[in-house]
Amino acid sequence: MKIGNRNELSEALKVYFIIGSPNCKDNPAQVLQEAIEGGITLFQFREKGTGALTDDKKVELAKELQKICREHQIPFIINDDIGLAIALNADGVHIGQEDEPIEEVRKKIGDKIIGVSVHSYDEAMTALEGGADYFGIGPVFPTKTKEDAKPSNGTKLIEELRDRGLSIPIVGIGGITAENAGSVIQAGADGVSVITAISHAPSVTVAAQALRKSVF
Ligand code: FQP
Ligand code: MG
Repeated sequence: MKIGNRNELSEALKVYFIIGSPNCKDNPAQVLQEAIEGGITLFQFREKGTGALTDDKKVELAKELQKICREHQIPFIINDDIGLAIALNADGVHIGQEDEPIEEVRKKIGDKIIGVSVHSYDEAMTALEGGADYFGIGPVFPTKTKEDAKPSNGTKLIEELRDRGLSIPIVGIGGITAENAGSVIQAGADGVSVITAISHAPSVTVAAQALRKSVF
């Protein structure tokens, strides 16, 4: 699915699922299929961490997951790897503060979606000036998924950005579950992003359904 405007992006961010092979007990294609059955609205391929695939194996998995997304009209975003996103004609990329500067990324990928991780008002303004399409803000709650995760900040920054008049789509990330997702939306986020709340659940489909219920 091609996202044409801010409203469509806001809708797509509601249940934003992220995985790479290190996050999956089952095979990633199976996990993604089940998550789509449960109603995820956007997908990010993030092949990172201990045991992550590289080179051809990484490309192969990305293609496999992209195909599944296409079959179900779920937009496909790639984390960090701008070259891969261009090679595969992905729907967008997600970059953080340690990744390539947004101006460079924008030059390379044209009008594809660019999501940026921001941790302060200043970072948000810089990303906005660089043409970010959405912000990822977190960790909202404590998480063990990311080795270098900062301490959790709750929904403070989301609230601050909304109070200061920013209307760019925002997704909360970090430690989000079906139980606490409502509070992230309440704070002003358009959606929630999760890895383990879905990928490590006893039933991936049921977990995705539960998350969906909590944000719609
Ligand atoms: N928010 C989101 C999203 N996706 C992410 N991958 C991150 C935040 C984290 O570069 P970054 O991005 O800080 O770390 P890493 O590259 O290790 O993921 F909004 F999409 F949910
Ligand atoms: Mg990154």
